[in-house]
Amino acid sequence: MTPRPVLLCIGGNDSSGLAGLAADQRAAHALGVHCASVVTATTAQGRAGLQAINACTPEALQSQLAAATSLNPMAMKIGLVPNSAQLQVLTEFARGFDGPVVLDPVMGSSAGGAFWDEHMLAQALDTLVPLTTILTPNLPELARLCGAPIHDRASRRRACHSLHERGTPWVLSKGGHGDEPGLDLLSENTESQQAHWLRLPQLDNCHSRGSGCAMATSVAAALALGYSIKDAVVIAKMAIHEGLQHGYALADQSGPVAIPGFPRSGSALPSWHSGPEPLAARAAFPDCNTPSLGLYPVVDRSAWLARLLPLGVSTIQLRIKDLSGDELIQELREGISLARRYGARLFVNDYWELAIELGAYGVHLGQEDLDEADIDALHQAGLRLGTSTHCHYEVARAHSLRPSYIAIGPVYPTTSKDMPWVPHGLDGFRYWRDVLDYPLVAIGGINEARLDAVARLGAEGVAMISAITQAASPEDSTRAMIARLSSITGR
Ligand code: TZP
Ligand code: MG
Repeated sequence: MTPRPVLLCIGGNDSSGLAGLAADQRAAHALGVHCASVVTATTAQGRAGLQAINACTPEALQSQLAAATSLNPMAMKIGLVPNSAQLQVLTEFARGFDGPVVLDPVMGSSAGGAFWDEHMLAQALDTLVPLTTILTPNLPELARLCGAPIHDRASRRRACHSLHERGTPWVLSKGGHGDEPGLDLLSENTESQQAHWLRLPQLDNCHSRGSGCAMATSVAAALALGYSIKDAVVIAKMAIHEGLQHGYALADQSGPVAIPGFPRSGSALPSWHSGPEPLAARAAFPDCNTPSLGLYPVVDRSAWLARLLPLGVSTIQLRIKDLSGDELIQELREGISLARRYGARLFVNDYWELAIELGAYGVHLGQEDLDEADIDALHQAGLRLGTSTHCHYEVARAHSLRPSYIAIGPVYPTTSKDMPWVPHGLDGFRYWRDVLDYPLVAIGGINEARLDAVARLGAEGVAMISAITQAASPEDSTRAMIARLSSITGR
C-alpha cells in the first residue's frame, strides 16, 4: 500500500466540530492526506457563539510541534494563533520547516469573536507572513492585513501586492464574504504581479461552516501530495465546491462543508484566467461534428497529409517548428488544401493568424500560445480550437475558453517533445475523462501497443507523433491503428 503523505495542521479545536482542526482533519482525509494536528487553543463554540478561547502554553505547543515533526510532514498549515507568544514559537518553527507553509490568517470565528488585536496583526506581518508560502485570507482578513478597505477588484489586487511586499510569494484572496463570492484571486509575486482569477458559480448552501479552514487545508493537502501552488489552488476550489454540495445540516443550525473525496466533478472545475480582470463568460467554440476524432497524427510537413489522408485519417495536426515566411505559408496552404480535398479536420499548431487567413479548419494551441493568440478573433472566424493541457490549472484555463477539444498529456513518457511533466498514465487519463465534459485527445508516447487501453477509456482522439512518423512503414501502422480504433469504438 502506498503510504499517505502527512500534512501538519496547527490550529484551534472547535468544540462544535465545525471549523478549526476538525475541518482540517476532514478536508485532509478527503484529499488522501494524513493530518497531524497540533492544538493551539481549545475554543468553546456552540449555539450561543464563541464562548471561550483557552490557549495552550507555548511549551505545550512546542512539544506537540516537535512530536509531529517526527512524522515527516510534507507541508504545514497554520490556522488560529491565539497570542503573541505562540506566534513567536510558530515563527521559529516555520523558519526551520522544510516544506511549503500555508497561513490561513484566522482573525475571528463565524460564530463571533475576534482573535487578533492590532499588536498581533503587526507582529504577524513582521514575523510569520514573510515565511509563508501562501496566505489564504478572506476579504475581511485581507482588508485588515493590508490596512485598507477592499471595495473592488483593483483594491483586492493592491492588497495582495502589499502582502507580497512583506515577503509572501503567493496570496489566495478567497471571495467568500464579498460581492462576488465565487471569484477567488490567486496573486503571484512576479515582477508584474500576476493576477489569476478562478471563478465558479456560487452555490446556495447554508451548510458551509468551516469552508475557510477547509479551503486552506485543501491547498496544503494538495501541496503535500506534490502539486504545484496553481494546481493546489484549483484542486482546493474544486474540493470546496463539492464540499458545499455535500454540506450537511445539524438540527436547527447550519452545518459544515463536507468534501466527499479528491475532487472529480466537472461542475466543480473553475474557469481560470490570468490578467488584471477576470474573463467574462465565453461562448463555446464550435464542436468537431463527430462522435470521434479517431487517430490523430501530429506531423511537421504537408507531405504527410498526402500520405496519411488517403488511408482514412480524418483528423490531423500540422505542427511546424522549423519554417517561417513563404515556406511556412506554402506548407500550410498545401496542408489546408489537402485536408479540404479529403474532408479531413486539419488543426494548425501555433500559427493562429495564418490559420484564420488561410481558412484552416482549426488551430491547436499550447499554453504559451494561448498567451499570444487573439481568442476572440479565432472565435469570430469560426475556427475550431484545441488546447494542450498537462495539469489542473492548465485544464481550468482551457475550460475558461470552452475549446472544441482538450488534449491531455503526456499519457506515457515521450521523446518527441521536452516534457517537464510526469506522465498521467492510464489512471490519470481516466481521472480527466471522469472530470471533463469535453472531447478529449490523449497524447504522449501512444503507439500501436498502447492504443487500445487509451481508446477504451474514451479518448475521442488519439494523437501521436513518433508511432507514425518513425514507424518502419507509417502507412501500415496507420492502417492498423485506424482498424483497431474502429473495432474498439464501433465506428
Ligand atoms: N504534447 C504532449 S506529448 C507530445 C506533445 C506534442 C508529443 C507526442 O509525441 P509522441 O511521439 O507521440 O510521444
Ligand atoms: Mg504550440
